[in-house]
Amino acid sequence: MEVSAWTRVAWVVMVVVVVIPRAEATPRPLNIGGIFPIGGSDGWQGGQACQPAAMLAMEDVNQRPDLLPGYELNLAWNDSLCEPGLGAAVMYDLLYNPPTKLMLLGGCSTVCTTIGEAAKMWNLVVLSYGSSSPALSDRQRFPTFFRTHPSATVHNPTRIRVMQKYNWSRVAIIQQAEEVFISTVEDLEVRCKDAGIEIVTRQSFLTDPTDAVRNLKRQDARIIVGLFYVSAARRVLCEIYKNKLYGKSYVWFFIGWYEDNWFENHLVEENLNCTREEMKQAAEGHLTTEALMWNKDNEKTISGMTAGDFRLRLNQALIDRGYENQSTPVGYQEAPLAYDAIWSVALALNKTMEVLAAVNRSIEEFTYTNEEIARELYKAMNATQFLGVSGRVAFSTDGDRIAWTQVEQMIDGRYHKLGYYHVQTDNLTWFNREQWIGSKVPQDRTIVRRQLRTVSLALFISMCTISTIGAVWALFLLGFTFAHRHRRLIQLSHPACNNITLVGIVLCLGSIFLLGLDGQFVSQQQFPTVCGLRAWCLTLGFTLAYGAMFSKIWRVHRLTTKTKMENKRVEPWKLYVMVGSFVVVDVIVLSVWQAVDPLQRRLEVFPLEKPKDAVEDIKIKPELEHCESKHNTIWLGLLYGYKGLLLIFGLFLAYETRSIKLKQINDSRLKLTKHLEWERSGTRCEVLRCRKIISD
Ligand code: ABU
Repeated sequence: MEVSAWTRVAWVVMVVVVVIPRAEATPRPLNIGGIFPIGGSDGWQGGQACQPAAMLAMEDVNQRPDLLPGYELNLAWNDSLCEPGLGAAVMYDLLYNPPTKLMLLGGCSTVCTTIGEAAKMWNLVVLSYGSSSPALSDRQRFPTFFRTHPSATVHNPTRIRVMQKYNWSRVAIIQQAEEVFISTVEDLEVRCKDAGIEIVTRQSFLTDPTDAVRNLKRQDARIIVGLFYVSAARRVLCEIYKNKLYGKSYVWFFIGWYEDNWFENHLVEENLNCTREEMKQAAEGHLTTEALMWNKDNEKTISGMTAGDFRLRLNQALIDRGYENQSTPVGYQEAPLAYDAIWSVALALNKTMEVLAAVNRSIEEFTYTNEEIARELYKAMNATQFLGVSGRVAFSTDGDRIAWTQVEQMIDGRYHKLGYYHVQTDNLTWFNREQWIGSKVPQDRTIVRRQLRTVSLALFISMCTISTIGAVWALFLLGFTFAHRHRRLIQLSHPACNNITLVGIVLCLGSIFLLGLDGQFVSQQQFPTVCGLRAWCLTLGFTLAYGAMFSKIWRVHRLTTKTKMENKRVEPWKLYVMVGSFVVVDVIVLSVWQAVDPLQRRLEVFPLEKPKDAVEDIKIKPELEHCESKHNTIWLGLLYGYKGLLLIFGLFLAYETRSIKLKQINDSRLKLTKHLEWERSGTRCEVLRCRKIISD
């Protein structure tokens, strides 16, 4: 009996001293689910580096005695290939297979859009380490979504700031047709508009960017923002090379989270028609913007590590997974976000446990229908703040991360930091390390130089000289006629009509001078006056010159066609009235024209031309000045119609009197020899009759 009593005591002691502490030391699992994009070829395969980083965080969190005491965080995960359908399948798999998951971790935007929208049905908080889509900031659509990855909209103020720095106010956009990029571009458009930056074109493509890139060239795009996943970026870059959209005249803004040598990887697997050298050439000089994902200060973070310590551990973890011979795997840049995401989950769970403990409840009571604990989890995540390896982790009301952005440029095939930008403080730290091909900041457009096409000076001078000679000759003839006005020969030529013709000719010759007066001699303001003068001068000049000749032909016709009985006498004043009435018609038409619809300066613009000797990136826009009214055709039709009729009638009279030779109107004759013949013979009856009439 005594032995058995001692035995019982020994058992009790053993249970109290050994078994009970052991049982307490075995932590109970807290399960979360993870979806990592690792395989696949489209989208973002950032799980390659983010999953090892998350596992490092799991180790660190579980080693912290003050975090989740009595519990161990478990991560059940699977690969989504960055495909939304597969991502949803992985999520259902995680949710419908025990144990119950308290939260979900998500990777790329396309997958997170699916799971983020569905997760609310299971009262699950989703935390993403690798989705940048601005669409995910919609709290109505994604009420339980958080992310350590900053929204892609953080790039936009940075892009605008850089554009403003270089005075680029005309940009183009090319994007892959994915919600992540569409929503980023929508935000960029609004910001560009606010900043007074014109978006010259927005091109979008699903898989093949050939046409989109060609269109950029057609639109003379120079500063181009490109938004796509990395494999699409390689296709675009190859098209950039083929279309020669690179070099000193172009600046491309790409997303900064691609791997460092993204432009020379997977060229063969992706069937790209460009060599590494060509891709490198096309990529040279492009800019990237990216949110800072690595804590840039070398301070100790929540895990006790600096970002540098984390890098060393991550590198080792990647080497252990066989990445040593390759360049950094996809998602290396985002790895701190995955590490900090696990810490955020742990801190939020820890806080929720404390809150629940205060009301004697446990986090283990969580089920997918338990809204109360879900609310506590949401609140705890919302309030989470700590210094992580990615920087200060805090979530905005939209569940977004607030971060600095950095700008880099590819110089000699490697990325160089140009500066940092913080949107809230509008703080741009710039290192002035940028390098431009040709040592000149590229222009945002082809400089178009307007060039007024003017009359060649030599032609103008020679035409004016000829006109002046003509005018001087006309004036000489006027003087001659006046000086010899008493001579019979002159009298018989009807000098008054000749003088009017000469005045008309002087006016017509003067209009040649006016027609040559263009933008090189007169200002835009004076040009309409010159237009008016041209019209008046030429119209009246023609009317006087032709009208006087017409009156003479009409007189000849009248003299030769009337019968004896009719009065053949044509009073000289009738000729003046005839010419005068032509002039009056002109004056009426010209005055109404000028008053109602005056001639104005109109510029005709010709297609752009390449200057022959230009070193600069310029094009010539030829312009030509015209005089035009609103209803130009009506006015010209009126004048041409009326003068045309006069010309036709004049032709008719001339034809009718073609063989008439009159002594009294001696210039009706064709040749002087003929005149002499008639003088000698004096036999023609018409001549005698006419002489009589004239002498009457
Ligand atoms: N930094 C990677 C973002 C990937 C994504 O938004 O899908």
